Amino acid sequence: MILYRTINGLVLEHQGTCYQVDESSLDALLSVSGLPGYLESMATNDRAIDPIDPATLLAPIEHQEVWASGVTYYRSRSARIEESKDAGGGDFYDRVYSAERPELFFKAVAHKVAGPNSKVRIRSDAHWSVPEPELTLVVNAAGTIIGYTIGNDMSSRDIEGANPLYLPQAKVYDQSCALGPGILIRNQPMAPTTSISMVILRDESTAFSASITLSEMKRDPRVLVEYLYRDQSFPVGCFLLTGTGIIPPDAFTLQSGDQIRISIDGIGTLTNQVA
Ligand code: DO4
Ligand code: MG
Repeated sequence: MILYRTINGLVLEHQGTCYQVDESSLDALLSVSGLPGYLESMATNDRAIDPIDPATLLAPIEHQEVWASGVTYYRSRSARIEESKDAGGGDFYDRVYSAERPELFFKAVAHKVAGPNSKVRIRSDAHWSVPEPELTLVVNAAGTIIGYTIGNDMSSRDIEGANPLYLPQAKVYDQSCALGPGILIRNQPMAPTTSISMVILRDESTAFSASITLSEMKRDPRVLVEYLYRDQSFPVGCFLLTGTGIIPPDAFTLQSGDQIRISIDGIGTLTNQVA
């Protein structure tokens, strides 16, 4: 079951058919106990509607905060050690990769998030920018993972590499995050064989492509959530990006007009263009 937020309200896709959801607020829906059962009860003939027009899709977020975890894959650790070695920051990344406590950072609220088929941005003062394709947890107020979506943690590598303390500037700015296309409603963990892939198109040619499976992720998503919810409340739930295992080679930087396509098995494809 995938839940979409559209300009025509919330829509459920279940077994190949789309249904209008009675509840119009995602904030309220994420608080429903027994959400899968409630959504299944929406799958009735009188609520069946035409397939979703992709142009009507919105980012699946209302008043949730978006957080992110970092250095959860070996590839991210190695790339960050390399980019920050002149700043003496390399050791931090190795330490956080091995530490019990994960790296968690604030990423966005809704107005900084790009929805499906809309534009993400690179910072005007950055010279080295990359997308980070990340499995994203949808967590309710009680701290239970109720679903999964696709996230793009846009990052300014030169700013973060100059000094790890610049991380919030490298990571948080308008349209620095994309979410979508919908939320896979699922209360079991995603299978370790789940593939995350990313293709970046420039002038209709592939400028970069790669894929990885969740088996490469070092952290258990439930432990990431447990740390995030320690001494912190999220009254309407939150999104938590789980880190990237795909980083383009050092010579690559995003350009205006690039198209970023991120796919995760069972969820779909999130497509954005760079503004
Ligand atoms: O440590 C900096 C950020 C790491 C990150 O965003 C990632 O690994 O995905
Ligand atoms: Mg990231």
